[in-house]
Amino acid sequence: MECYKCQSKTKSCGKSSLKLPFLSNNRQLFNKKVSSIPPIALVGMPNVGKSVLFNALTGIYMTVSNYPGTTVEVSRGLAQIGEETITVIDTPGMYSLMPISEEEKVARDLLLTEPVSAVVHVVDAKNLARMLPLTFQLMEAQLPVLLAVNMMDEARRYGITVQKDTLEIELQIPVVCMAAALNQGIEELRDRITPFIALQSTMVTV
Ligand SMILES: Nc1nc2c(ncn2[C@@H]2O[C@H](COP(=O)(O)OP(=O)(O)O)[C@@H](O)[C@H]2O)c(=O)[nH]1
Ligand SMILES: [Mg+2]
Repeated sequence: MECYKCQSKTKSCGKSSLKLPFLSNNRQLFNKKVSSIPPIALVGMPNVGKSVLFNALTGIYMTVSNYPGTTVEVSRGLAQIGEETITVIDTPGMYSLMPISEEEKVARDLLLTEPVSAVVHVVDAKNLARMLPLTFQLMEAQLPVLLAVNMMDEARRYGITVQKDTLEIELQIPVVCMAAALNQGIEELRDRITPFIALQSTMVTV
């Protein structure tokens, strides 16, 4: 087992006695057969609940690392989606695909350079109008987008209703309403991702 601070393979490196196996190579240590299906990326503005959703999907199967050449941290984890164990990426908050901050640039680069099987755009149900322009940008970039309308508990408290069916018809993408912090809607999201990914793979041109 490696020390999580210095990657020393020896029993004691003197830097730490703490061993956190899930921070090193989760593929081997948990003996999970990771699917060949490309990762699922969670994207959206800051503070919409991406990391809460990421934790709900991946649990302890996660690693944190700096995106190459930057100080921006990106978390990757393993989630059980149907029969498959798929990597999920918690991307830094972004307002648009035209980056201003380093975080946004990392999120944009990640989406446009790494293969992804699904992009879950997480939005705050209380601020849909402000957040949907990014959904359109992601769709225009030909990314495989699902919309996760989060914070439904707060929206309900404010008397805001979300017309999920209308959104699905208008956007022509899967829409899931959820309250990630209350663990509501997570299973529905998993259930919607499975056929969505299968459909994407049949649409790949050969
Ligand atoms: N009420 C409520 N709070 C939530 C929900 N999801 C996330 N939060 C809270 O929103 C804040 C931002 O969440 P976080 O996952 O860090 O957002 P991120 O910046 O998009 O990764 C935290 O205080 C969460 O506890 C939700 O569904 N309902
Ligand atoms: Mg976060």
